[in-house]
Amino acid sequence: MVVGMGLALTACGPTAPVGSDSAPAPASPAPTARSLPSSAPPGTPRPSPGNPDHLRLEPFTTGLDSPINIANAGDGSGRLFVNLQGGLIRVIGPDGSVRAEPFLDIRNRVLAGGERGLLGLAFHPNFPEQPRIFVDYTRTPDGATVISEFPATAQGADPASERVLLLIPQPFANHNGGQLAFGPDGFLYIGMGDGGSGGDPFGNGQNTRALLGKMLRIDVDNQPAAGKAYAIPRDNPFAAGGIRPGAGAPEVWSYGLRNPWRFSFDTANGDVYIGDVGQSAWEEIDRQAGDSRGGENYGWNVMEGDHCFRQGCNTRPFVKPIAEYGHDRGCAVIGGYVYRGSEQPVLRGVYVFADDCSGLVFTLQVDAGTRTTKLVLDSHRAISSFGVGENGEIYAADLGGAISRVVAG
Ligand SMILES: [Ca+2]
Repeated sequence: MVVGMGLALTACGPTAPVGSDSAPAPASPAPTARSLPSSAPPGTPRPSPGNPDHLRLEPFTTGLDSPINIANAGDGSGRLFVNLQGGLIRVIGPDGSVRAEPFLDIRNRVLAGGERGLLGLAFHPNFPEQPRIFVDYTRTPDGATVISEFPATAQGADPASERVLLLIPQPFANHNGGQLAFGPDGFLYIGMGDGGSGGDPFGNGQNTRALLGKMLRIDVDNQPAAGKAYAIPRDNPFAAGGIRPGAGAPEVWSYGLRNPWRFSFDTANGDVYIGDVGQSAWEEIDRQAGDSRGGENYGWNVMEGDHCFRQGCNTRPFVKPIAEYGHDRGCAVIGGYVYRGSEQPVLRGVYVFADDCSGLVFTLQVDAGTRTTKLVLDSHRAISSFGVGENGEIYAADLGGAISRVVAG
C-alpha cells in the first residue's frame, strides 16, 4: 500500500493503488533492490531482432517518488512527463535525466495516497501552438475528482492559472480512474471509476446519467455548452447527434466500467484499449473499435470480466473483454499500449499490459487478431502505469521510483 508519499508498494490488498478489493496478493520484493535478470551490461549490443515473447525492462531513470503516469508533449523535445502521485509533474530528458525544476507543482491541492493523487496528464494535441495541458487529480480535502486545464510553455505550467473543467464528487476513496488522453478526433477522453467501495453499491456503472463508471468525452476547443466549462461533442451517444439522444449524461462516451485506471489509443487505427480493474476474481482488457459511435456497455456491475458478477445474469447486452486473467495471476490490471514504434519491429502490433500486484507483464498480438494473453515477464515490480514517448517506445513506471523502457528480450 502507499501509506503517505514516498513509500514503495510492497504488497497489495484491499486498498491497492489501482482499485482491487480482493484478497491480499503475494508481496513483491523491493523494486530497486533487485537487478533485472536479463539486463545486459552497458555497451553490450542488444540482441536483434529480439524476442517478443520475453520482454524486459531496460533501466531509463530512477529515484522518482511514486511515479504513476507517463506522457509526452508531442513537441519534438523527446521528453517524458511523469506524474508523481503527490502532485508534481517531473520532466525526464531523452537521456533519462530528471530536471530539478518540476513542470507543475500542485501538491497543495492534491489529496494523495492509496488510489488518490495526481492521476492523469494530457498535453493539447496541438501543443505548443495550443499552450495548454490537462490534468486529473483528486482534490484536498474531500477527494473529489478535478479535471483542470493549465496554460503551459515548453518549460512549465503555472499553478496559479488553473481553470477547472469538471468536478466529480467521489463517494469513496477508491476507484477514481484518472487517465486522460486525446483521441484522434481531437476530443479529450477521461476514465472514471465507479466511485469506489466494492461491488458498485450505487450502481454507477450501469447508470448512464452518472459520470462515475464511465469513459467521458469532452471538447476543450469550442464554445462551452451552457452551464459547462467545455463543449459537448455533437455525436456523443447521449447528445443531440448521438445514437440515443437524451438517454444519459451528454459527457458519457461508454459505460459499465469499474475502474478504468489506464486506457490508450492505438495510433495505427484509433482503437481504444481499456484496462478495467476487477473486483475479486477477474481483471480485464476491453477494446473499442476506432470507428465506434460510443455507447458501449462493458458490463460492470452485472459482469466482471467474462463472468456474471450478479448470479445468473443475462450477458447478452454487454461488450465482453478481449482478454481477461484471474486473481491467481494478480489483482489490479494496468492497461498499456499497442507498440507502434520503429526501433523494435518485432513488437509492432503488440499490446503490452501488466498487473500492479503480481508484477507480471502480458501481451496480446492484436494485429494478428489473437486474444491469447501471453505472460512475457515476471518483473517483481509494482508497475503503476505505462506510457509512450514521442518515438513510440513504451515505458513503464513503478512505484519504487523507476521508469524503464519496455524492450523485446
Ligand atoms: Ca467488463
